[in-house]
Amino acid sequence: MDISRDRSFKLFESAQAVIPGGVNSPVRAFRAVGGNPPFIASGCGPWMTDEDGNRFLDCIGSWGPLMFGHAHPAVMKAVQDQLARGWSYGAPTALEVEMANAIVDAVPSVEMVRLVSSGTEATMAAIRVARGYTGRSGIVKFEGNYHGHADFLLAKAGSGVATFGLPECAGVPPAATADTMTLPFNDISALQAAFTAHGNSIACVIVEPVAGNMGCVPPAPGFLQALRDVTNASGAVLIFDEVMTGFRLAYGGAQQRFGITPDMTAMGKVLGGGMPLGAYGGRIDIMRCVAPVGPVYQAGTLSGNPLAVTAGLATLELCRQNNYAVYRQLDEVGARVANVLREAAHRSGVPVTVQQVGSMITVFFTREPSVNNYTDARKCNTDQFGTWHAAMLSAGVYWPPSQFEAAFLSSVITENEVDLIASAAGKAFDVVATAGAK
Ligand code: KE4
Repeated sequence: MDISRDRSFKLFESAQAVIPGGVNSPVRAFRAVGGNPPFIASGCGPWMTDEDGNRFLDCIGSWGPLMFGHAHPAVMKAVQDQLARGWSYGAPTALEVEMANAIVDAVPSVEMVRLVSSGTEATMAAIRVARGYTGRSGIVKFEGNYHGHADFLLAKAGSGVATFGLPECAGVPPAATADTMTLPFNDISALQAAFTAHGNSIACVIVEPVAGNMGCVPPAPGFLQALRDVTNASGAVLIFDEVMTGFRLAYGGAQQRFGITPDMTAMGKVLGGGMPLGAYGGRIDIMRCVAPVGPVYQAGTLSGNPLAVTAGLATLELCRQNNYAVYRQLDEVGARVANVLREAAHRSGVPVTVQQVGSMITVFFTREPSVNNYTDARKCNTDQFGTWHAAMLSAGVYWPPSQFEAAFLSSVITENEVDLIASAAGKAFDVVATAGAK
């Protein structure tokens, strides 16, 4: 597709004069893949149209929330009806009680829940509550996992494996990450060593039960159970960060899909159906630490916002329809897309490893047979990924602009759209093969 991008280019130019990098979240700037990002004017179903009139098949879905595609009629009507009643009160509403009960009914670990406005707030608050509940300070997280941008989570591994962390970016003082230990994902022995050395000081472990922020990396057999065992033995709180996986991999999230129940869960994305909504919840004895009942403070002007909650409730209703049929559909379409991508790469002679869990997919440009942690992921050829991404975009498929992200398929991606992905991928892998031949 020979696409004109003039308006997007001019908008990007002017955006960069007044917004850092021209974007309100770094990954959108396309710096990991090169080129300029399309500026989106509208979305409908599986499609997005940019300011130059180019139409793309959306394989990001707003980075996960839009599991039912853009402008779904049922969500739109619910939001329009609520709009007429006003959209923010700063006071309790029946909607929030309905949403809290829906979450408690859906998510195995959640007996009590607090609504917030983003995934970052959800994980930040869950960790503060875990620290307040245990009276401990230590946090364990994993390389390649991203949990939002709270200071104490922007940590990288210290000098040794079982040592506390160092700031991962400027502006985070060493003290903020001094209690954060970063371990290799899927490494049970490193986990056990860390708890042997520091078990009594660890307040919580936070994990993406299926990693998406290094690309799609499933838990190794026994890894989630090992997390559950060491936290049970030490009294640390096990937090599943299901901002990405929650309500996507199953109605009860990855914890339902993999049969491991954490003590707390952070949620977002699908929960709000594309509106700003997050939540954290868990065992009632832990959640009773939260103000105004308990001593751990957390608050938010727009927490439980009626418009966001309305969009979320309409989305959860769609999740439950026809006995949760969407999850079987997304598993099938996810497997189908993964296969057409493998077949296209093989035909072009480009070595890739495609990893998929439900509707989360990543094409890793590596000869490794599998990607099990961040060290594996960093071996990928990011130049090849960038070439492939640009060619996919030119062929009308909007894929996440980073090797270290997961694509998110939606319920409105059907056989015709899968065929488009197959065709675009074939052309894109040929471009990579040709470039590699030079
Ligand atoms: P938000 O604060 O962006 O709503 O959520 C942070 C967050 C927490 N936990 C997990 C597992 C997440 O994936 C995220 C955010 N995900 C990224 C995509 N990798 C959002 C996209 C972006 O940062 O622009």
